[in-house]
Amino acid sequence: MSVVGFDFGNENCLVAVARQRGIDVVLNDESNRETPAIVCFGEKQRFIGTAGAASTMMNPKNSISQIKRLVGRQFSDPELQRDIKSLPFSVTECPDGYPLIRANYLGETRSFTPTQVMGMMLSNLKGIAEKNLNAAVVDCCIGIPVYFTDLQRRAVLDAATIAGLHPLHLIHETTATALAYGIYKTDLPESEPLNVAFIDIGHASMQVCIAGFKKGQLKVLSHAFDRSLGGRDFDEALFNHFAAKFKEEYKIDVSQNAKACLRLRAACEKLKKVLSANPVAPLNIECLMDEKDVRGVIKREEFEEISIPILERVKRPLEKALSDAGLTVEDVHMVEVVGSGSRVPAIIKILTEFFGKEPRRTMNASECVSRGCALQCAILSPTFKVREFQVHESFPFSISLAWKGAASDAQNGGAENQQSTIVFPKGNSIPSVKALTFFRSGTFSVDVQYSDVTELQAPPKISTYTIGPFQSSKGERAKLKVKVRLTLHGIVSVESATLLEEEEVEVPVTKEQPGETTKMDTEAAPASGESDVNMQDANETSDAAGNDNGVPEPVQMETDSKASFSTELNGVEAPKKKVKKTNVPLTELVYGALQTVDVQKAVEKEYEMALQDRVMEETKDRKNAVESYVYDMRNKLSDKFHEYITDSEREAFLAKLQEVEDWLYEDGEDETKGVYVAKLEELKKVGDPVEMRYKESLERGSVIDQLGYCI
Ligand code: ATP
Ligand code: K
Ligand code: MG
Repeated sequence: MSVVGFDFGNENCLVAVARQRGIDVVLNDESNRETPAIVCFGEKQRFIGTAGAASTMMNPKNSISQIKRLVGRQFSDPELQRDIKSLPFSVTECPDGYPLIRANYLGETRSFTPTQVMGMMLSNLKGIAEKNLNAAVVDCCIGIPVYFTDLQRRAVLDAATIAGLHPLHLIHETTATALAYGIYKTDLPESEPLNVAFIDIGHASMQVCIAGFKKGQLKVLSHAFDRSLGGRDFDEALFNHFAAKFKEEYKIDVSQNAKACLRLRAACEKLKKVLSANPVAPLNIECLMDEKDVRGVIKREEFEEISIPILERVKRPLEKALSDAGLTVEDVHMVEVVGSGSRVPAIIKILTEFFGKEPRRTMNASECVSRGCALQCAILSPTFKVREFQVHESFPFSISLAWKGAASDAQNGGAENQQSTIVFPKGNSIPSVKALTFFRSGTFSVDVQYSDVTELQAPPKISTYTIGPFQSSKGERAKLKVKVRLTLHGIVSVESATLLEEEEVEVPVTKEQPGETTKMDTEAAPASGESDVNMQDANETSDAAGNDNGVPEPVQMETDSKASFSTELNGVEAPKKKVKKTNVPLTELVYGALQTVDVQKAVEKEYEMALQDRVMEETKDRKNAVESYVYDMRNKLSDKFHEYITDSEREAFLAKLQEVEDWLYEDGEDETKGVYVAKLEELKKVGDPVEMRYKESLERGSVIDQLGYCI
């Protein structure tokens, strides 16, 4: 079982693996720890990661970046709309309201969902892990921003499936960082927690997490974020500054030229990094547009001035995190800054002022997320023993369950009204299961939705579950227990619906399972005064109003279904009732999520594309083999092989080698793998006998040497 952690960044991805001696961030093929999150579609294959970044300038319109920004969002999402304006590739709206990425691939225009592209990138990262571990990688943990919606989380899971990965845990990036921070600390307090604020400023967003650490555990106290405050916003400010300047000075409008935009943006990013360490930085780009070379320079003060609109927003998530944690600045003992976007000195200045203390950088700012993910994976894996460390995670949103009820008010004419209840309030621990009891006479549906979308850029409705059909034996409203789960990934779903039928039988029946879907169990009669009795009262009222629709009301919400079952069993004292439990069918509709068949299709497509990439890599490899054979043989023919071939044969062979070399640059430039393999064979047919004669003579020579003869 593999133990791998992935940090899938907007700009950079990192892969960490667990080995016997600990967690290692591993190198990609180009010997870098960071792999750019770029998928470039080519005429014959895809280029992913570092190779993708290298192809971007040549092929900007087909180089897909900012993948993390695009997944699990509607096309109309204002943030997505803003993002795609500065992207060099085309993003269009699919009839279902979700975005599609258009790219020229294998000579034709193709469409890909952002999830698919994320799958491609994950597949590349998986390959990096596999090469380093020399083993197949399936189980993993993937870091996600805390602000990811239910749909975005589902999209990451689908992308993982496309890549052949099985995430054990989608973990919030800042929580992964907090875990990587705390698990190595041997001096954590026993009682009063050590409160640490983690601030991650990446390429596109800022996240804040305040966690309380005690010996062997961390508890997340609050999460806050700004989805659109990251390193790229500074690049954009510089970009706009210089684009305006160049328009004036050089009369060029870079916005009209995709490549010029890319080059200026890349130059601005470099400039920003220079400004992190220097008070002034120059910008020179040759032949940016219309054959014009451009020059510019900017001082750090000037950069900070044009960045004021961005810098002004840094404080808000800090304040939010503090107030949600119920802490004051004095209660925060330590401030840790991570994410490479935080290297802008003005940000550190703001953090220092806010917390009244210098933020620390004791963590490896670019690696900590991937390390935390690998640690979490190791904790969940049976193959690794990890120091006991509990992570108490907190869910960042409030989730409600909503359903159509019936108005008890007769004047309403029984018009259906919407009712809802918060199932998982903000700050709820992850994972969690809650059970609600409904009284209903026929098939009904419930919606899972965000209680508050002000902090989110998402439609309120997440999913709809249709529960039924079912039949109550007594012909009246049936009692149904609906279980709702908040998974380890922070995804909410209705997990099951159970029909509960009480039968007044004196003899308690214990754990008898007549069938797969029917379960018999004992249950204590509800004590009077308990909430379910009240709710039943409410139902009777609606009955009296002549409404047989029934008002479904949650009568109980149990924090842990397992725990509640055991209390039910243990609390058996008063008159016993036999409760027959029958599973009721559930139909799930998650808005915007890929259907299982679509994911399966995407898996197949990814397989095909990966095969194509491999064939192309092998083709290149075979072509290189022909080329190096030509050079190598030519050298040897004039050197060590010289004596083992007749002059005329040598002349002919050299001519043949020249002919093949010319062919490689002309007709044979773009051939199939098989053709290169055949070509090499053709050359070897002539070359091998020569090589053989040479080798034989060497062996003879060594025999002679051993025997000590002198020649
Ligand atoms: P996200 O966390 O948003 O998903 P990410 O994890 O890919 O993105 P990081 O790798 O943490 O982001 O940070 C990348 C950002 O950091 C880029 O915008 C990059 O320009 C910026 N950056 C890197 N080095 C420096 C530096 N020395 N000074 C300023 N900014 C820097
Ligand atoms: K990163
Ligand atoms: Mg990051």
